[in-house]
Amino acid sequence: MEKTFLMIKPDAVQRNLIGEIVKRFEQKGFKLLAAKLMTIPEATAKNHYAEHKDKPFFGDLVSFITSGPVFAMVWQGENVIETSRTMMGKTNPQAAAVGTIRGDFGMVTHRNIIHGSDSLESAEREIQLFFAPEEIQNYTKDIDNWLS
Ligand code: RTP
Ligand code: MG
Repeated sequence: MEKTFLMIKPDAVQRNLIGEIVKRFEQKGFKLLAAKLMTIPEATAKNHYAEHKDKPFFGDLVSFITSGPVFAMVWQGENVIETSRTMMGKTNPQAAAVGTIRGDFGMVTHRNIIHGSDSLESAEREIQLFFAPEEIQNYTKDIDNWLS
């Protein structure tokens, strides 16, 4: 089953949005396989955003993403990579639809609340960059067995 890497960025951690954002992916039906609050080392941030290394905003992006704790996660589910990007909304929160995470909580592109992998290749690369294999859980859910 498909997996993706999602990361609640420092702005959203500071604004107490971790629970609200996790709730949306849980309620959609995706399964949480890994999560941790962490401050990203600068080298990891540069590696993570390597595709943007020649862009004018690269320095500010690395400074922002390393400026405080992020909440890094691995989620699993059918078509989770594309669907979670839809749930996040467009990169610029002012263009993101109301009802999406960025559309509901973001104001500006450089503080846009959440990151999500944009392809199968980036999901595999980013999961490996942020999590050791033993940090990723493999489990089934059977809710009826846990109600009483
Ligand atoms: P992300 O990688 O963080 O999930 O965001 P994304 O795919 O929607 O957007 P991407 O093009 O990959 O850009 C990565 C992050 O760089 C910042 N950015 N700033 N000042 C600018 O024009 C600009 N463009 C992008 C944003 O924080 C964006 O999320
Ligand atoms: Mg991106």
